[in-house]
Amino acid sequence: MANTTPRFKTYNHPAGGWGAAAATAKILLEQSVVTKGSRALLAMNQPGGFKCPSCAFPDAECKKALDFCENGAKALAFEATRFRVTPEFFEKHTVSELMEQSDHWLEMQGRLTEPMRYDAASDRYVPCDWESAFALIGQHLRALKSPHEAEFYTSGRTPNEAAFLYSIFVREFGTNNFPDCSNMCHEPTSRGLPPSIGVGKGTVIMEDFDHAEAIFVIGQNTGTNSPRMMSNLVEARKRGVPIVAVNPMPERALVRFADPQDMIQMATFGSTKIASEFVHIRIGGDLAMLKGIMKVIFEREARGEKVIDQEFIREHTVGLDTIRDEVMSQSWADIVEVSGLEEAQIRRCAEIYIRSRATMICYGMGLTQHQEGSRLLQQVVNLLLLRGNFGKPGAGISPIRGHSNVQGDRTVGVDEKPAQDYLDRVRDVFGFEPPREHGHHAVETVAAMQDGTAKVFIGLGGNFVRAVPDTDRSYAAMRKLDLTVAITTKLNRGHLVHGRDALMLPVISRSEVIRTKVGEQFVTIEDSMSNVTASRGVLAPASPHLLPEVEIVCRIAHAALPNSKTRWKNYIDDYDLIRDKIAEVYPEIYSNFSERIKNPKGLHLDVPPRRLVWPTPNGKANFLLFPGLEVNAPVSDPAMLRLATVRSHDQFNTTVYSYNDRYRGVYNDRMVLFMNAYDRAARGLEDGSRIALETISNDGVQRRVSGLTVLDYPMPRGSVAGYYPELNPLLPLEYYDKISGTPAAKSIPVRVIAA
Ligand SMILES: Nc1nc2c(c(=O)[nH]1)N[C@H]1C(S)=C(S)[C@@H](COP(=O)(O)OP(=O)(O)OC[C@H]3O[C@@H](n4cnc5c(=O)[nH]c(N)nc54)[C@H](O)[C@@H]3O)O[C@H]1N2
Ligand SMILES: Nc1nc2c(c(=O)[nH]1)N[C@H]1C(S)=C(S)[C@@H](COP(=O)(O)OP(=O)(O)OC[C@H]3O[C@@H](n4cnc5c(=O)[nH]c(N)nc54)[C@H](O)[C@@H]3O)O[C@H]1N2
Ligand SMILES: [Mo]
Repeated sequence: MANTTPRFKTYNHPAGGWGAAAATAKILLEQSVVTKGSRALLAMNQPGGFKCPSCAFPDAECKKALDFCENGAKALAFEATRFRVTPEFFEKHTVSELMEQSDHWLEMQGRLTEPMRYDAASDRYVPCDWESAFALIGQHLRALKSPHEAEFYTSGRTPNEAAFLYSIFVREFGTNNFPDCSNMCHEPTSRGLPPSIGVGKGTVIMEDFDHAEAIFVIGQNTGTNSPRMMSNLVEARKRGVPIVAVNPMPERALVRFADPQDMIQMATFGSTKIASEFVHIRIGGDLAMLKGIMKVIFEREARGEKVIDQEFIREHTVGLDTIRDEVMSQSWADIVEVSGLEEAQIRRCAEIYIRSRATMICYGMGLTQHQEGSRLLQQVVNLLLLRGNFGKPGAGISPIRGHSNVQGDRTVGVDEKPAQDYLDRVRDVFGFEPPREHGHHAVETVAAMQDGTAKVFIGLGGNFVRAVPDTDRSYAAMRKLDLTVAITTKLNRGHLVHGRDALMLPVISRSEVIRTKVGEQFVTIEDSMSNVTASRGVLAPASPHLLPEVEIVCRIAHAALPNSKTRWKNYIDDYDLIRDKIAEVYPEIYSNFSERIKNPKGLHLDVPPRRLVWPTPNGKANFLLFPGLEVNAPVSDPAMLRLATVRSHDQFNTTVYSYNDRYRGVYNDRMVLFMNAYDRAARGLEDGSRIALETISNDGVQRRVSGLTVLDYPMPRGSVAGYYPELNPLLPLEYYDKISGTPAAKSIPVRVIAA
């Protein structure tokens, strides 16, 4: 817990700059990885080196000698830390004692060094050799009445090779239960975009930033969560490209940014103004804004101006008339009310969009984590289609993905609703009949644990219980299991909330060397723009007892499927053999993979809409109808506030690096609630009042988080924000987008209870 009272200081400096440089140095010092760390930093995102373990934004084609960012450096420093969690550590602490510690404390303990097994008699984790660990997993899996009683989670740091084998193993085992971090993240992209444009991925590549004439950044905190993209935004601004930032929080880096890699800016304390238009949207107001912009376009077209790309529409799309009628039926009064914006500002945004011959729309969790996240994204596509913003340089849709390989994991088979033709290829290549029915996504997994149908949970990375909604319920559900397995680098809450049997299996991390019987191996990663590149660690593993993720997957498979015809043991040593199988299962995109990956620039996976080819059932890009202006079910309670749970500058998802959030001016505390001063005063509260929040729901369950401090912050009226994962107890498990299964973590209806 933070020991000092919260402090709030407005951060008046540009984001990035010396603040970022100083923060980087401090972190490297604290984790005692200065020499080791800087050597690793030099290899990060360089040809022959490893891929940054932080976000999924592509690296800038080695343009810079040191292509890293503050938060990439942090992710690396915490991975390459000199601190260790050894068997002696677990001798000192029972699991119940560890449960009392904060997420930050757990993270600070360092890297796990040996496989450990939970011992109920002493309530401790005790050492366990690898052989017995795999035997225990095999025993549990083989004892299940049905393969569907097991849940196989993946977190997006897992490289392609391990994820591919995992998806084959689990299907051979007999289930499609693949809960994935992506289910809580960009699943609306994966499920919402295919009916529109035929692919569930972004359509832009790095060079498009050089050709864009307007860039929209909606619901994404670039300076914190994909800082490398700031270089692209800075360069675009220097070319005079308008940038429209749409966000309920005036995120510092979207306002002003000093590029720590720009020597002149650093030397002169200069900075670049980023957003030419900062759109202070109400939480959940984006649909209304998008429709407002489309309405301006339709109005002007009706007046005879040529603002719609009619040729593109005729040749490539279906459905314009329906959406035109619906958009025109929305009144400006309603659009203004729901978005919280002035009509004049929406008109300015429309003007920027209309003037631009190539527009890119980038977005993050601010769009995906709503009850209708998938359909909301389809409206983003509608807007882009109106002016033909696909298939030309500088234009397209750009989901800014989260985990460094979250997109890759999905591409190579981690999917609870696999396509039938993919399953046919798996059958043909591996010679077993894979299960055809859909499996569980993350939310369904918690439900299955809760009702007792799930018995075994295996987590390939991540921190499942801390990432999912409804914390109390999820903890209880996890504790009902027979076996939980964490394949992991560092201690987290997910290891402490465990089943009757529990294992912690420590792995070689991204930055470390993988050496097998046949020599050093590399893995591959797919970034947010569908570039697949090799990643080769340079540091010595944190302990001699660690295993690579690939080997762990193979040995689990071998233990669970002793009669399998798949050559699990062969894949352990030679990752080219795995890549050859990936090529066989995905001949269109991965043909000749082992050869092509030798190119230091890697390979770009084909994204058909870039070529104006639409792999939809009708072969066209579809304007899809989503009537109304609300992306979340309206709540009638007048005291209701919409709560967005967001990341601070000093965390990576559930791992908390510090209690500070520099750009938002918060120090020493994460239990804060960002609120507009008028909303605060209307509730009779002071700046700094202690309050509790309670979820408004009609399922009869009380969800409450207390001990929060109200901070006056420029939020739109009715919108509040606080930190994930501390506020996850407020997010009901059932509160998710039905198309994608993604919890609506950005729009929880809550009310304030005075402490
Ligand atoms: N350093 C660091 N990097 C990361 C991560 C990390 O935790 N730390 N996480 C990684 C992962 S897995 C992911 S998915 C990404 C997440 O990166 P982001 O998508 O940036 O995630 P968040 O911080 O959750 O919030 C996004 C933004 O949405 C805004 N927002 C909230 N509600 C709304 C709304 O209704 N409309 C609009 N327009 N905006 C809204 C918030 O104010 C916030 O600025 O980052 C990845 N990179
Ligand atoms: N309320 C709310 N909930 C959210 C979100 C939100 O915005 N609000 N965001 C959602 C999103 S976008 C996501 S992606 C999920 C994140 O969910 P997860 O991906 O499950 O969570 P992480 O915190 O990224 O997982 C961190 C852990 O991964 C392990 N790890 C790190 N590196 C490696 C590695 O190289 N290999 C292996 N095997 N393990 C490793 C470490 O043990 C570390 O503690 O959370 C979701 N939950
Ligand atoms: Mo994510």
